[in-house]
Amino acid sequence: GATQTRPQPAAGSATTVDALIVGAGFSGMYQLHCLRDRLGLSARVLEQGSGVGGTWYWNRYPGARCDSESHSYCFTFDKELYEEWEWSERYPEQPEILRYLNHVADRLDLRRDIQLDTRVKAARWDAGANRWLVETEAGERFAATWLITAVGCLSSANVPKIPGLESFEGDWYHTGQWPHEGVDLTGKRVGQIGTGSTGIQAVPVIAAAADHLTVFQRTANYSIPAHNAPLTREFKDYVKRNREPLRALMQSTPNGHPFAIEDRSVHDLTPDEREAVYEAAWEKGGLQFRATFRDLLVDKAANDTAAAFLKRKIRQTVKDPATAALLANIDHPFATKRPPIDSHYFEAYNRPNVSLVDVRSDPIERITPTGIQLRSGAEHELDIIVFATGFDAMTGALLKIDITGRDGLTLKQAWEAGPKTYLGLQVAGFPNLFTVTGPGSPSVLCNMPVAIEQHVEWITGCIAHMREHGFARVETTPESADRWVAHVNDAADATLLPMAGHSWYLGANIPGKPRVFMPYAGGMARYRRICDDVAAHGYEGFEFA
Ligand code: FAD
Ligand code: N01
Repeated sequence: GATQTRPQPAAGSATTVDALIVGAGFSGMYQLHCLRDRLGLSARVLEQGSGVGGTWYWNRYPGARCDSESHSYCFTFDKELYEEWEWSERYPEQPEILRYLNHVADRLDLRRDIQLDTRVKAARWDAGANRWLVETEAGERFAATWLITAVGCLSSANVPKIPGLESFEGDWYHTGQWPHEGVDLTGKRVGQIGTGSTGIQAVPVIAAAADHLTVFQRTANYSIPAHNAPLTREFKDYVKRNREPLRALMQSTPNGHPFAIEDRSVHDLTPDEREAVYEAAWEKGGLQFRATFRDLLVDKAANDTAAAFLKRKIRQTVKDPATAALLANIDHPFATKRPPIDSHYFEAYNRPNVSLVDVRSDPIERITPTGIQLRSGAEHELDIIVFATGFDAMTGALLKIDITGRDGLTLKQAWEAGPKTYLGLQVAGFPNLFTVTGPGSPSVLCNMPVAIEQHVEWITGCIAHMREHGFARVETTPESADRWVAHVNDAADATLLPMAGHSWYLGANIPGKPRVFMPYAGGMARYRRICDDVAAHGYEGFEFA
């Protein structure tokens, strides 16, 4: 069959370790620390990049920074690690986050077990020997009892297949593969496709450097000002003194952020009172805007009030009425796509060197040697095209690895109709394979370091359990996965999230990708309780041998 003809890693000269981890971002590095330093396993991380950091190694586009607040966008499991690092800003830039992750690698002495420049190409379960056989792009082979993917939800860049790209005589870049030496935009006519979180961060910074910036917008987006600022000495000290309560707070909320969602309904307040709440949240800036009311993501009428407020802000900010109308013509409820936060995004459209092109009404037809041509025939001449077009999210990086489980079943086959996991952590038919932040986990709907610490600790606990009981193998069952997928769907359907029909949460940004709501929308705190219960009941839904 088809599975016989694919490259099959052979056992011959394999390097053998207890656990092999793929990816050296937050997830892979913490997983290495837990397995090696807490359980005493031999473990190796394979990372395709030439450095650690994952997302923050790759995403070096102008304006790249986090939108989780810095004191929450880091590991909290270790007191010293938390207290010794000082963030400079509320939302630090990519270089600072990358420095932090390099510091983590040094501090936990991780580098000696991380092999860089090593892309995992294929992995096959060898049932006879109860191990995974893994092959890298360069042909190196590894054998491991446990295989843990920490490949990232947003690590597989999506460059849309627009005809003519190969003929373009200028330069083009995807934001997630930005050149390390930077790109000189001086005097250049830049075209940017995409107005998601990435595009919205990039616009003001590119606009300030380029001769002209043309933004090609297909779907207008909400955005909340970040009001980024240096952290005061007082706040830094507060953070240092409060790791434990902050950690407890983050672990108690549905989204893993260090602030609670207000326990009030939009409908409890008069329109004037509501306006005052939104105005204050706007002034404060950041993702807390979403936490102003408990019903914004579950009640369309409630959501409409926030949406109306945010659209009005756009019209007030952007001076040209036609441009303002296009930017405010948003077709989905607020926060049903990940809500960007920005530093002067809408203001950038008031610059004389920035123009907006609506490619919803007049789509991109092709890329020519000199620019972008629309269906109407209109052509925009460009020296540089920036693809801020996102990622093949949640499943992209996993499916790029040729993974073959028990009885020749490939992951591609298992997920033909969309990803199926139990808890986002295991796939039926794939023994001893764990997927950190896998589809079906809360991950991307959460402040991710909080989700990542939980996943990694749970996997570590499961492996410890196996060793205590002398189990060689753990595998979830198809029934458990079916039940979990149904629960993931129910959790999404209990919210407005599926209303953004074109979101990457649904796989809708990638042509041909099955439309399945991938992340678990039931909340991180609830997910943690479910996982803890599963473990407490002898890992219900998993079978050991
Ligand atoms: P990643 O950081 O993506 O690391 C995965 C690694 O696996 C990559 O280095 C990749 O090269 C490697 N890899 C993949 N496939 C292979 C293979 N086959 N072989 C070898 N190596 C492989 N989240 C938040 O919570 N807050 C934020 O503010 C935030 N900001 C973000 C900003 C941007 C621009 C992006 C793109 C994402 C942001 N995220 C944010 C999400 C972010 O991805 C996570 O917070 C976090 O960094 C994920 O860590 P990870 O280790 O799970 O995955
Ligand atoms: O990607 P996206 P992203 N023609 O998929 C457009 C995290 N993140 O990189 O909506 C024209 O959100 C597409 O249009 P449409 C965060 O989780 C976090 O911005 O498909 N346009 C959309 O406008 C985020 O959600 C941070 O109609 C095309 C854009 O490209 C995730 O990463 C910062 C097109 C893609 O938006 C991904 O964000 C950055 C085409 N053919 C990222 N194809 C922070 O936390 C795509 N588009 C700060």
